[in-house]
Amino acid sequence: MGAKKIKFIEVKSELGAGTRGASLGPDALKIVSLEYPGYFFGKFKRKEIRDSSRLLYKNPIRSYAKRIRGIVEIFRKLTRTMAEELLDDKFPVVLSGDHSSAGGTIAGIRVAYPEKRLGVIWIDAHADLHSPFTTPSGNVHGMPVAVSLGIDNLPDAQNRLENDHTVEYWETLKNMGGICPKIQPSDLVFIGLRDMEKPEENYIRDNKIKVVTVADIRKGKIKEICNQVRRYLSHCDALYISFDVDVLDSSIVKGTGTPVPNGLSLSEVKKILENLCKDKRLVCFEITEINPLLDQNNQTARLVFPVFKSTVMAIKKRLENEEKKRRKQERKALKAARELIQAGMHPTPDPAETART
Ligand SMILES: [Mn+2]
Repeated sequence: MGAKKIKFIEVKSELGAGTRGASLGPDALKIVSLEYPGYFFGKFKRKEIRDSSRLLYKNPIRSYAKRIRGIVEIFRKLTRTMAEELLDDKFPVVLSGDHSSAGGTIAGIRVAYPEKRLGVIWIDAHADLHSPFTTPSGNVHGMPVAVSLGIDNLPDAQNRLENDHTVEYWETLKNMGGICPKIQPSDLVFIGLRDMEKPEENYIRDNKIKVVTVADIRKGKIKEICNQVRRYLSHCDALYISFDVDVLDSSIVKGTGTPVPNGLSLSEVKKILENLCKDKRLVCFEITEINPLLDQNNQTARLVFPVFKSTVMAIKKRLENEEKKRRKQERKALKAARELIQAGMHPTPDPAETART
């Protein structure tokens, strides 16, 4: 067995977004990488999840979960791919167009590790806790956290759903991979959250979900805050970090679907990610919601790429160190066994040996 290897999973879908262009986000990042020496993207294997973008050219008939039928397809492909890659000892780094697909990513992790409790660190200006019953926009990229929690938030329902199969597709998303709910409210931490609607606010308050605000980050030391987040999730055996670039201040990220002022700086996000990525329980990292069509001269990808690269390199280094440690332990055990044999003592009976006699 070799070291666990990073593999890029590109999800070029924007079916869940309200503005067009986010499916070009992964490529925007890849093109920027060429401005640096070293051919960063050439170092890693990749796999692409094909978009159901033909649906973009049709009228989104379901107004409270637009293009949800196509999103079901993406969830299915992503759930399967994520589970296969994780079980093949890969570390998936997901580059996605819009954030809705994160629900499929989480489904895949849970399918790969059904016995594990998954902690989710959602680094985003938004809570993405809407359901078709509460959404003001009908865009599914505001729903992946609710999907993973398996909730409808019916006490705060505002929309009267028509008899158009929205509920059936929504239930399919929630039950993707045959596990629902996939996470508990106590397994979730929001970082940089600052723009939400009443139903989301109420849910966070009533379920005591942990929120680390921009002000919290500025009050203390980032290292301590990250350690606190990790401790808060100490009951989880696996972690997933999803980084929506709109957590950054709107003056930095013009090329994203829903920019929000008073956000984090690039160096703050870089420190947070590098710190959290040291956690051995981390099994997957995602970057999402870069939209070069809303941008000038690919500026957002250009600013975010160094942060993305340093995070991936931090993960790579951690995986390599773990492998070194494992090999060292293996060598040590082998040496000890040899010494015992030389001393005429068999450490453990060899089953093949026993079978022969
Ligand atoms: Mn988001």
